[in-house]
Amino acid sequence: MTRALLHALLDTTAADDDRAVTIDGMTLSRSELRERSAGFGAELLRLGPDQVVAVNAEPTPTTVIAVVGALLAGVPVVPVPPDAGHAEVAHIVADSGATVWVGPRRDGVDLAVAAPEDSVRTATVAKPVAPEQVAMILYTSGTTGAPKGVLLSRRGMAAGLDALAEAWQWTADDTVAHGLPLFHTHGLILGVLGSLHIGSRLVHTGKPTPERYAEAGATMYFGVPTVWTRVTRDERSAAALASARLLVSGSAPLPVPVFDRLRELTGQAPIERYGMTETMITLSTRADDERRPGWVGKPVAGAQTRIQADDGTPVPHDGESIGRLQVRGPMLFDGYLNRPEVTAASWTADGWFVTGDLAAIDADGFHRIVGRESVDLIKSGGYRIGAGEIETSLLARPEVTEVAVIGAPDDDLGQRIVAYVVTDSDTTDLADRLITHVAEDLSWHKRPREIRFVPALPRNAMGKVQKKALM
Ligand code: MLC
Ligand code: AMP
Repeated sequence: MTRALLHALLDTTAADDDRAVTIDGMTLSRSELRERSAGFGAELLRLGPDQVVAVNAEPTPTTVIAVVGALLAGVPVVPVPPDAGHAEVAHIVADSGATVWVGPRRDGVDLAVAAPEDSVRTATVAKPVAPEQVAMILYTSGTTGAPKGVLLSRRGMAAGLDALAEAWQWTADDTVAHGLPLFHTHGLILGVLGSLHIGSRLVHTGKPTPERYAEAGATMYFGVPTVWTRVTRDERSAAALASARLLVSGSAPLPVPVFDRLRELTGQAPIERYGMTETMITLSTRADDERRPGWVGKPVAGAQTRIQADDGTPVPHDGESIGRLQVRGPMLFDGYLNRPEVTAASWTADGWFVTGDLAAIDADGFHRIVGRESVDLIKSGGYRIGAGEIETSLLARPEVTEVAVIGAPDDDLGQRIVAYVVTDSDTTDLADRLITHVAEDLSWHKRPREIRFVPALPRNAMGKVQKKALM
């Protein structure tokens, strides 16, 4: 049975932990975090009904208190990337209907500002919250258009976390360390809320560098493949992780050579798991089962998967045949905010969510993620980035006549954003100016790493750009 979200944090009968969360060089006890969050939640409720709180999600105690406080009060919370540029912040704030802002004032954000760090400590938030209510809106890229708000309920998040606790034997005796951003599923829901749900300690390392992971002294480490690649290039730090219980990789494919090298340097085969903002984590290797390089394991408790051919027929589970991956389970989202048609198109008529990923399944139920159906969804450093968003941003520049954005293979980032640009302008310094434009308009991590000027884009007879010819 699913436990109520954050049940370990809210359990006042359990012994306190004076080091429940360490973040930004500060440590909060479980009781302090609970009472400060409750105080902030009560303050949000005093603002009146229908509040939505946007949190500039720096990795700080303020962010943790703000998110937890909003969850306790039943006020939907929208984590905002602190590096988001003007266009992206404006979109997130307007689309989510945010009414309150937590964080430093930003140009273009004209909302009442709340300061969770000043809230009075309170024993509880005196308001029951229905588990199926919208708890969090996470913005994520699609292949086209601006990022979409993914609606998550407390019940869905709790179901996803309970399933991981079971697969990973994750308990209150663990200490989780990671240095991932707090505006996505991996860092925020798994890393922070997961620890508060299960009762494990959390150490947020700031940046996810090998040295900081080595110093964290944790039992479980979470990282995107770029983090693990960097760990394997720092043998001394890698050796310090040998005593950990689990090294967990997700959010993008972990290259087999990195898996092998990590095992060599730490004596531990990493746990690989697969998820999406929309689905939480649906597939994982188990702590007590085989860990196979290049494979992401089996469905977690409550999740189901199937793979289909283009015509909708089932694909055999022979480990080789590739099909479109579809999933279902209690951890899935409740739709995209303000986008009923996109929401409807994401599910099959018989109730399965279409992931957009291609996968193979073997006779034992092990899954291998082969890639994505669309070349327009890029994964760079574990960030999901729509080629269309970057193309739209670049086309707003007068120097850009035509553009095509792709993810090129990259040893460190998995994929590197490359923009092919057709221009009539002088190209002196133009590449740098275009990169800066995207960083300031969208966000730092969405900036192209490289601009390639070309006389024309490859097109088919219909005039459609042939991105595969650029890869
Ligand atoms: C960073 N820099 C900036 C900046 N941000 N400079 C100016 N403005 C900004 N806003 C500088 C840094 O100081 C640094 O400089 C340099 O840029 C590189 O910074 P970095 O942080 O190391 O960046 P990079 O190498 O590009 O990032 C690698 C990374 C990052 C792994 C740290 O990509 C990352 O955090 N990825 C995690 C993404 C994630 O959490 N995805 C989960 C999605 S949820 P210097 O001088 O110090 O080098 C999901 C579901 C699931 O997918 O399954 O989990
Ligand atoms: P996001 O919404 O940022 O969570 O991105 C979800 C996407 O990340 C999935 O659709 C996959 O393409 C990719 N992904 C996540 N985990 C893995 C993994 N372990 N292996 C391969 N791809 C992954």
